[in-house]
Amino acid sequence: MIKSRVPALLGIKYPVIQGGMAWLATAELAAAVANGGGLGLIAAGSAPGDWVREQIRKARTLTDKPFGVNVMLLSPYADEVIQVVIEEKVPVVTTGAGNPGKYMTALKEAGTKVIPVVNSVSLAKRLEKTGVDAVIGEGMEAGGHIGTETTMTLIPQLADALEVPVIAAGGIADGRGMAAAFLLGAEGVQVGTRFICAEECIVHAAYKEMVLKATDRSTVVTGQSTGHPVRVLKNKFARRFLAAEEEGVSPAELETMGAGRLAAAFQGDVEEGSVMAGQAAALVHRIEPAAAIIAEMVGQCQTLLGDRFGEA
Ligand code: TUI
Repeated sequence: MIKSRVPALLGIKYPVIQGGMAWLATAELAAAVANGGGLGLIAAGSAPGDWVREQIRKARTLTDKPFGVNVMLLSPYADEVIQVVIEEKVPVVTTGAGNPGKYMTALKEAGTKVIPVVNSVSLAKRLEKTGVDAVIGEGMEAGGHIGTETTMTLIPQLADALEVPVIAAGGIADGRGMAAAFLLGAEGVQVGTRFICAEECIVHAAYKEMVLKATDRSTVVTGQSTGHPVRVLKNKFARRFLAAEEEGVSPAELETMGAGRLAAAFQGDVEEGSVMAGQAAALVHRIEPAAAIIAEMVGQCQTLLGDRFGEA
């Protein structure tokens, strides 16, 4: 029987966790996902603590369900964001782009559940020892900053190696992907790209349109040469960046080229911005409420898995 410990762990109805998408995942999306029965998240991205606090308070006016904050650990504001999460008694934190080890004691003392995103088995094993409550295993199908392993191979390895629940991420955008993740040993899924096209996602319409138009060959990985591989939708900026990498432009210069591009994309400059999205963009066909996305995914997954799906 495929059972999930995740709903009870997080106080949610369905084991569907929203991806922590910087700039895109605001209070509106977090609350909509929470109201749909999943775990909604406010993405702190590179924003300061005050902004995160405002968003938390706003989300609380939009839902009475639990929601979390995604902390991007490369952010210069990571320390103060963690402090805000503790002060505001946010029940769940997911982390990306780094090791949350140094915050574990403070977060656990505050009663916050900590769920790091990992892209390797060794990192997951190290983090399990620090007391994390679950891990999100993210394959390279995902959008944004990625590792090298695929969801198909990473998830069963994590499930074998860990005691804590494994949540699968990367390439999952419908009930078939969700069912597959459960069959690989996951107890939940993290969905990012499909939630870009949630009605409640406040990103510019041009960004959503680009996701809707994506096909199987629409994403590329920039930054392989700088050690910061980032999956984005192909556009003028991505082509120019890849050409510069090909020419051997220095990592420092490439970093300058990339600076601020996510903000540009968020504001609708989808040719000169960095339009982060996963390979699952090709599986996203319409703009609809977050709750409808969750209901459809869970329904399809239940049909496929039958009584192998449910509470632990
Ligand atoms: O974090 C993500 N995806 C992201 S973060 C982001 S903002 C950004 N933009 C440009 C360059 C860099 C960041 C956009 N997309 N996904 C989760 C994730 N975490 N993927 C990989 C990791 C990760 C990497 C290293 C987690 C831990 C880690 O630890 C290294 C160590 O051993 O400390």
